[in-house]
Amino acid sequence: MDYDAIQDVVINYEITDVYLMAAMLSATAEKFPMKAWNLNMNSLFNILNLARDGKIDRIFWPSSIAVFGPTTTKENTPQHSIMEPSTVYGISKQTGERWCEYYHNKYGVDVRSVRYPGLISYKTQPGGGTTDYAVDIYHKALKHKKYICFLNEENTLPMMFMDDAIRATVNIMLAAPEDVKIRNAYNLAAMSFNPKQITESIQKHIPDFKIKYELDFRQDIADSWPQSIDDSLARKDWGWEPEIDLDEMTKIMIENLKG
Ligand code: VAH
Repeated sequence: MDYDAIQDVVINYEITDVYLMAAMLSATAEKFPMKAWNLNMNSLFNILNLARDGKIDRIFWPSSIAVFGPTTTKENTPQHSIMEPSTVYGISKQTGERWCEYYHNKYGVDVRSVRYPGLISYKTQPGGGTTDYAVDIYHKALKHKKYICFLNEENTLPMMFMDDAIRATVNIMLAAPEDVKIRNAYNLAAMSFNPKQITESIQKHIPDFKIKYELDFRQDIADSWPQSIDDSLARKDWGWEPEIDLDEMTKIMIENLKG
């Protein structure tokens, strides 16, 4: 991540707002801890420093519910909670949140962030995350009518369809600066489900779809995360409102993946 090269691009293309989406996700980050730390942190420092030096007006940087750890309240996790993440990815996101708030308070940098839940889209393949089972399951259901899941059937996690995530991202970036009262990262939520529930949703379209369970290291990661999130401050401060539930997401995913 070369600061000067990024500065050249920002200046040459007169870029004012940066959405910094680059990161190594939870499962892959456990395999390459130092690579993940360097990517997730240096990319953020480059952009924060460009904004500090007046080269960028506004930054969106995504945090994650991965900032919460095994000692956090699992249900309806409050905005201000105990945060003892046990993954490289979660530690990098928790640290990133603190630096975003520091750069805002010390240098007036207009950086805005939300704690994304697991995001699901039909436009991208799974990308090294623990919640990726909820993307891969649709591909496998359509291709093979069966899926081997690496999380247990009762493992409930906060999730969101990509269209809702994009809308939340645009909403927080369009909000008046004075309405963005939380400058580390807002809790954000849409739905929570487990592999059993998404299987039942898929079976409404593919009745003979079958799931088997073969747990792996990602179960420990998922066990450290909350099951549901209290996003009342995002709703209050900048009008967040999710629109897509599990069955609607399944309908969209199957319609767009079946070709
Ligand atoms: C991951 N999709 O699984 C990401 C996400 C809450 C999890 O941040 O690593």
